[in-house]
Amino acid sequence: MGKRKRKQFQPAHMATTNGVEAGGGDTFVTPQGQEMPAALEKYWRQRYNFFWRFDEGIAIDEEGWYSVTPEAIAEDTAKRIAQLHNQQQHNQQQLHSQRRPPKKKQQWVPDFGRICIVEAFCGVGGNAIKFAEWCEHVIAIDIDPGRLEMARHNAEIYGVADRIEFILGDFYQLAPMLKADVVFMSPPWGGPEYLGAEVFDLNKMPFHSAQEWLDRARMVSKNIVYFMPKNCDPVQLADLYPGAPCEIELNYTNGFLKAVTAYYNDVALSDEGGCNSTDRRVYRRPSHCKSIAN
Ligand code: MGP
Ligand code: SAH
Repeated sequence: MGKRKRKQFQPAHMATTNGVEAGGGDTFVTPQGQEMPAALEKYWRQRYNFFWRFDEGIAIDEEGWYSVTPEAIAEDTAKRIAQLHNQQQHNQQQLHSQRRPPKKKQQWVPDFGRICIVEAFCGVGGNAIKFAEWCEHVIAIDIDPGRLEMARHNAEIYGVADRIEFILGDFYQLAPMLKADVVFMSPPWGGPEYLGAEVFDLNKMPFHSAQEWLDRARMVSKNIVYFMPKNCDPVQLADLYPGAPCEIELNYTNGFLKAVTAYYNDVALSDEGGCNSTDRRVYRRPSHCKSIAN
């Protein structure tokens, strides 16, 4: 297959603001002369945490700025999910070797990849891009056409757009029609205001509760990964999937807690060998979900 030319995605507002319209309120001006809403300055300062290739023309709109998963966290999640394939292969090999001994010593070759993953809430592509780097096939869904197009554009910058199937639609409606090895979900939490509550109630998410989203995701796969607010109750999070092994990971960037990720079923049991972020701490529950370490 020949090399694909990068599609030029340049909506009028992007030329000066990288995807954000400054609007009428308080603004700040970046050193490059881009005017952005003042409320986004905090996120703009973290731009290289979100996309280390930011300067190559990454497009992010307002919701994208406050929702995108930091790249180091997205990469760890993707590597970890990709290991599910190794785990499945290893299980198969063990089964096989019980039936008949191998003729010669088999070499263990890590083969990250043969995983089909649904990224239910693709946003501007923070997670989808990393999944495409580590998994064979990514189905990236978003209900917002502009953001989905930004995700495609950003994936082109990272050279992985060919491995992502972008679908414009409502995950809630699409779920019954999909099958995959894993579903990843980072739904809207209701904007930056989610931090206003001491404990974020997972039943009070906009559009659908965390339980409703998870029940939909179970139609696609039993293996689910949930990216959730750092101030949610981990027990409530684990209890969304009764009977499933669950592991909850605290996600840090530069020493600051940013979010938590829950892994259910086979992904909860996978190795940690591929994850190397120094700022990641894992709390694992050995038996089926009940309580979480402090
Ligand atoms: P944040 O609100 O920027 O918290 O969210 P931070 O930086 O810890 O704020 P501080 O004031 O405590 O310093 C942290 C991260 O959560 C963001 O970078 C996003 O990755 C993610 N995130 C935030 N929101 C509001 C959402 C959301 O609505 N949906 C999703 N999927 N992720 C979000
Ligand atoms: N993980 C993404 C951020 C996701 S933000 C990243 O790293 O970039 C949440 C996204 O969910 C938003 O882009 C929003 O448009 C999308 N969304 C909201 N409701 C949806 C629905 N019903 N189906 C699919 N996407 C939805």
